Amino acid sequence: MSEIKKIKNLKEFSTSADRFEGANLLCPGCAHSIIVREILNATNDDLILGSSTGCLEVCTAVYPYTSWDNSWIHIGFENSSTAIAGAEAMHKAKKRKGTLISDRDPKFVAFGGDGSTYDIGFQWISGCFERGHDMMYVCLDNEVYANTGGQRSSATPIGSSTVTTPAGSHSYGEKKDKKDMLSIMAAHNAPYVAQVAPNKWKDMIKKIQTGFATEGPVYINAMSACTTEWKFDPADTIAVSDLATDSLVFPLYEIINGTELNITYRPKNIVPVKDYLGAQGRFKHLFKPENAHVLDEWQKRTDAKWDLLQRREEARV
Ligand SMILES: Cc1ncc(C[n+]2csc(CCOP(=O)(O)OP(=O)(O)O)c2C)c(N)n1
Ligand code: SF4
Ligand SMILES: [Mg+2]
Repeated sequence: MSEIKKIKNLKEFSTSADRFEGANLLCPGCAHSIIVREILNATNDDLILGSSTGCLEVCTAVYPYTSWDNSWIHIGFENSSTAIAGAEAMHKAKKRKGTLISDRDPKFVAFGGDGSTYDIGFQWISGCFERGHDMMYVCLDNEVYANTGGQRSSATPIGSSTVTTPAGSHSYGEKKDKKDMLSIMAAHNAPYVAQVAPNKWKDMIKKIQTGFATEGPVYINAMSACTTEWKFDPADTIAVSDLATDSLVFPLYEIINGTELNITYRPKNIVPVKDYLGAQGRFKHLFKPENAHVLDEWQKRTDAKWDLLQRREEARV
């Protein structure tokens, strides 16, 4: 059983670079690095980490340099999950045989973007969860294939203009709504799944520490604001993230053992969804009169999803 790390204050927590260096090539204001640091700084345990191909991997491991002060594996776009599951299985086998060189049990964490998680690596993640590996899988969900120039993924929300769903005179951008990955992962009977956002750092610490204390596969869906593809000023990452959580576009909740749903953040003042959309260039065409129906649809869907979450919390289903 790992010891729970005591976090004294935000400054110490957010600036400590013992595990993940500030020296990396991510865009200024990229939420990926904030989230990674929040996760790694939430524990004192030894860590075995992996990253799928994507912005995080490409920008933190430029040969011969690395930003990672832990064991770290990069394998393919689709399979950081399986690489980490393999490391976890090997650790267990060596422990059983008594051939480990240290008596400390590390934590095993795989990172992947939404393209890697929701789409191309999905079957590998599903397999790891079905087999019940003792690992945490973290999706850095920026709702787009950022590293390859901004193609839509199945996490891209309605109305978003991407290079493969461009808004113009004949289109308002992405037509479909994003996949509900948390429900899909909960349906694997995972002992713990949770949605987190970097602006709500105390909520993040609590969930990550719960995840590390849980035996079995843990899924974390982390909203990761992307200054380049969402098109906002790099100084506004946390402000945009606040709008996401306070408009309930990105609700914060957890699901334990597939059924026990807890909402972990209820904004005192819920802000209109259009305030969140209006802060980002990827949605700017939605404010043209001909696209007013998409703005209405956004608000309606967000209200309906929040209502459903509250009913699921009450019903424990
Ligand atoms: C099997 C395979 N398909 C496609 C690629 C090309 N590729 C590399 S990174 C990337 C986009 C990554 O998107 P995402 O997983 O959302 O991470 P982000 O860069 O947005 O953080 C793609 C398509 C690849 N490396 N391997
Ligand atoms: S493109 Fe987006 S996800 Fe990639 S490094 Fe820049 S801000 Fe981060
Ligand atoms: Mg992405």
